[in-house]
Amino acid sequence: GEQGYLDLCHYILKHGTNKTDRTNTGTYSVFGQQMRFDLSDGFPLLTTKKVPFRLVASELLWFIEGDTNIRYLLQHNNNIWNEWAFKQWVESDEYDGPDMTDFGNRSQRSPEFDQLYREQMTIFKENMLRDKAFAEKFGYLGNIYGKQWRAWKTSQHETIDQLKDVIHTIRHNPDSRRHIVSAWNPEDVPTMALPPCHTLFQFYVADGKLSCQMYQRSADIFLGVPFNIASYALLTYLIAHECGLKAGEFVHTLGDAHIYTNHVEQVKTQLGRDTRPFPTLKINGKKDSIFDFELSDFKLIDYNPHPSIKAPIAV
Ligand code: THF
Repeated sequence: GEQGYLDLCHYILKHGTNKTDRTNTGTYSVFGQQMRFDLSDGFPLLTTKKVPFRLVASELLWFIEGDTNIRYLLQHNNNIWNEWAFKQWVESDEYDGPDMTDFGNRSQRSPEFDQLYREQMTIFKENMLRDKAFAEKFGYLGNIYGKQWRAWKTSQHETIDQLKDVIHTIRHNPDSRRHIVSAWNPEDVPTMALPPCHTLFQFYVADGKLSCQMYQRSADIFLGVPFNIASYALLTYLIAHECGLKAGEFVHTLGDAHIYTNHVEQVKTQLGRDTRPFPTLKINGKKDSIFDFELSDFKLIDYNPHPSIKAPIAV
């Protein structure tokens, strides 16, 4: 349960190596960890801080749609991928506003720059929503999750719908040991705005229950991981629902598991809080295909978390 997450936070603060990283933020990092969540024991949305389920669910629906453009997220008032599209825009030849180099770090150090950055981000979002051609060019993040899950390109100029295929094999050959979906496509990695953090997942059927294990190469413990846990739990519930199975376990395996140095105070605040029971997820029983769901088909019951804790995202 949630204690596994909190124990991992403790462990990283105590034993993590202070490592530099791509974003120049600095992290405390360990390699190779695992958490397990029993999905029959409620829906694993952390309670020691509020995790916005609406954003988790709309991001997952975006992946399931096969979409790789942030316009969909903006239309659903979800801003969690903005920085990566914004980065492509301000680094392009067409951008002629104030210099936004290293905006992630600079906006934390200088309130004046932060003001400028927010203005440019607002303009960017408005353009993205208003101008479809602009969005197609600068909202596209490369062949990230949605593309690889739903339309992996083959050498024969065809596509593979990994998600559809895995659901088919779960139904027809539940004991298979090949229920795998991979987002890590080495040919496409260099042109992705961000190479997939959750690289591969596998399903497992036993005793009428569907379990899922996901391998995450890089895990932002404070901001990303609470989302990732909830996202894969939701995916497992949805596929179980479609296949007439109960949800079993979510096993979360982590490669580089890190706490950014500018999240340490927030993590300590969170560790000082007591855990509460997980909420329950209700899925609209009138729908069965994973490809038909919308946000309003999911209801969280009895989610009573501690307040949210703000932290800057590393870009
Ligand atoms: N980049 C980094 N540095 N960490 C990540 O976890 C991450 N992701 C996705 C892509 N790049 C990443 C994006 N996922 C938030 C949560 C998940 C994200 C990005 C941002 C976030 O800021 N959450 C806030 C609420 C934000 C809001 O209300 O708009 C929070 O408090 O939880 C790994 O998949």
